[in-house]
Amino acid sequence: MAKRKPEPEPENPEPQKTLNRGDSAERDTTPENPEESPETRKWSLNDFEIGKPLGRGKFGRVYVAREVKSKYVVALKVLFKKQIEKYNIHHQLRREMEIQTSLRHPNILRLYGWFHDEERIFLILEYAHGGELYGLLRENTCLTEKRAATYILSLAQALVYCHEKDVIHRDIKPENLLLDHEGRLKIADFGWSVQSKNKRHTMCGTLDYLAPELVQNKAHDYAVDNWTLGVLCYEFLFGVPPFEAESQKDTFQRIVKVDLSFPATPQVSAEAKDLITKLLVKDTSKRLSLQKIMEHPWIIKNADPTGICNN
Ligand code: N15
Repeated sequence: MAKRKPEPEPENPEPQKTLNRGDSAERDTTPENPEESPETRKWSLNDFEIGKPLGRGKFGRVYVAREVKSKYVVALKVLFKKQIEKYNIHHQLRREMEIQTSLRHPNILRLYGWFHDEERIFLILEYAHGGELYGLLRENTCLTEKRAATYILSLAQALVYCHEKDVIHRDIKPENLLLDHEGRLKIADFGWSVQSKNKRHTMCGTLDYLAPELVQNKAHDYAVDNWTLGVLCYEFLFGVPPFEAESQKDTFQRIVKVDLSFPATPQVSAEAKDLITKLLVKDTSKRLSLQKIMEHPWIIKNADPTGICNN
């Protein structure tokens, strides 16, 4: 596209009557679109101006794009039907798209809708102007305790919402976290389909964020997400994940043993270490609940309840 609008205006929060349609099973029937009618024109590629690529992966690519009429900026993900057929993931994709379109939470990246042509499936996704959280966390840089606590609170709130809807095991590793134009954290479920072009993805299939019951292939439940919050909190504050090791095998062993230690530098408060210690617990029934995370003294003291923290 010729001129890319630098960011979606805050006053232009969402093109309600346009981007909620799409060739999706779910039609938006929320009161804000009373005039939405079944014969409304469906989306097609002609409705969008395509801009620069944002990421690429096994199944396709993601581009920044702009809906022509509303000028609304989105991320357009292109999946190739051949690939979807080859891996026989059509049903899984459909199911995930339906779940994703139904999720409405400020810290979960929206899937507005989708459409397709002969060869491709297009997903209309929320554009996160701030890009990847990993842009902030490059090589051993750490976040301030305020920012780390704000993100952990945002994630806990998003997970409460998901768990209430019976959606578990959202893949909340750091490469799935984006920032919007205000600095709010967004979980973007990249799943198996597209990865961004970030270098960290070369170490794909990392065990670092997985709970002991997951790496050991045992039965698991909502508590796996709480473990991951402990891993992320550690990485936000110390710059490296807690069980990092030379080989997969060593990481596996460190996770299973819960071989946890805190470096002397950077200096991190005792309350933060207390929260991490209470999340990285092998016994899932003793792991801190989401509610208790949100009430933890370190969160209360440091987190910005608006979810916006830029220092
Ligand atoms: C399985 C499917 C139904 C789930 C739907 N969800 C996804 O497909 C997840 N997904 C999100 N895949 C790719 C993206 C994605 C969305 C990737 C990048 C962005 C995105 N929105 N905004 C970006 C984005 N903004 C950037 C700004 C600067 C630099 C890079 C950026 N990437």
